[in-house]
Amino acid sequence: MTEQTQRTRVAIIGGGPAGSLLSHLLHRQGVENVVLERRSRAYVLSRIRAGVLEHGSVETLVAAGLGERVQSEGYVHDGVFLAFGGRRVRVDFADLTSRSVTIYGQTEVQHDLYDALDERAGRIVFEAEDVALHGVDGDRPAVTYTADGQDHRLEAEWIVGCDGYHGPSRGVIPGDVLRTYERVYPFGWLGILSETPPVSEELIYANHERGFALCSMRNEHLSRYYVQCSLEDAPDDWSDDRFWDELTTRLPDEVGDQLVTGPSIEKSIAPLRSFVAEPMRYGRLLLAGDAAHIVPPTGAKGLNLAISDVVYLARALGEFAANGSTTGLDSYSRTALDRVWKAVRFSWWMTTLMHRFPDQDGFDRRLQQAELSLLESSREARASLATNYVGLPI
Ligand code: FAS
Ligand code: PHB
Repeated sequence: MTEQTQRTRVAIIGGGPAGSLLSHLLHRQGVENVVLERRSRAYVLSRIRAGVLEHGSVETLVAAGLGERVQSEGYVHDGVFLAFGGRRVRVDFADLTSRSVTIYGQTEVQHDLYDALDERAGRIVFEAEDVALHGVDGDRPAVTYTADGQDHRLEAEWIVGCDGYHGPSRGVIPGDVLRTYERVYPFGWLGILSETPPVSEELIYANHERGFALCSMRNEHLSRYYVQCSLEDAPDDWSDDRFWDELTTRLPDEVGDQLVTGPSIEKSIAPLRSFVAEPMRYGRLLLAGDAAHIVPPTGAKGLNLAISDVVYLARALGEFAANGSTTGLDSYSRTALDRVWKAVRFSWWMTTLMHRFPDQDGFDRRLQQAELSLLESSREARASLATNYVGLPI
């Protein structure tokens, strides 16, 4: 079978939020690019993931001409609640940071990105299989793949791995160059979607002796709830009744009494890990998003880090396309990792603060209670949480 060869300036592996946003931002700078996505469009759009957009992420989408729906359908939140000891403490973003977050599902972000890609007739290959990277340590890198039974070779100036944690890009970096840092948490999150009105107008992060719980939403008719669960659990181990009973138990009575329950329309368990791969560049290969880092969802940072990586990368690739300068590309890994590690720290801190660890002893428990009490009594402590939650500057 003959191999079809194409050329472009930037080959993007992965058509999730990182890859499709990068494609959009490059197109706006006149930088030609092609996206190779392993799954079908429908499959990518079916994934239920993040729900919170940082202030800077919304600004990025608006500036890129992708802000219409997020501004009209997203829910601006000026605070979150921490629940512990049978009570709630509000962290007031508006008062403490003059900024906010927007509740807008990652699925909707993905819809907006694909709609924009359609409008500009962007080049994305869905169901691209056997994606392999070649020559990333030279100046003529290429990606091979098969699609519709045809072998393809895509030659590019740069290859960007936006292929998530399990994609092939990171593995191309030699073992004596790649450094990885990891923390695996001894529990998971069981999440459900239900067509019920959210129990609270703002998110509630609950620390309870039986484990963590989170009350979130997608809109006023669609709630998103999570409870910490064992890694031994499977979604089928949790009937809806068991889920609602456990969630109610972990919430303060004043909240649990208001909870409207109903059948789950989606139920899944996500493991929690902190993971960072360094460097985020090797030769002509650049990594962005989950391909380079994973955070536990406690800090609502995963999607937002993918967006900030892509903002840095689009700027650097645009500079190279315009005048051949590699200044931005040479500093990309350092710039991105500086923000990544601050989000990794915050996500680790929120996870450690709010969850019940199996090996936790009395000392650990008292530390959690002291930290929560400090957040209740200290405006400065709440300001630190708020500053990180709404998003550090990009
Ligand atoms: P993604 O994983 O979204 O996209 C990578 C894309 O690459 C995928 O479409 C994949 O099909 C494609 N790909 C993989 N291998 C390929 C190959 N060989 N060839 C071509 N394409 C390939 N973040 C939050 O902030 N809050 C949350 O609540 C939250 N919940 C999550 C729940 C789950 C189950 C998961 C897995 C993640 C969650 N995240 C959450 C994090 C998530 O939102 C990611 O941070 C975000 O999707 C990152 O986007 P990408 O980097 O584009 O990676
Ligand atoms: C969600 O709505 O899915 C969500 C919100 C906040 C988080 C994690 C997930 O920290």
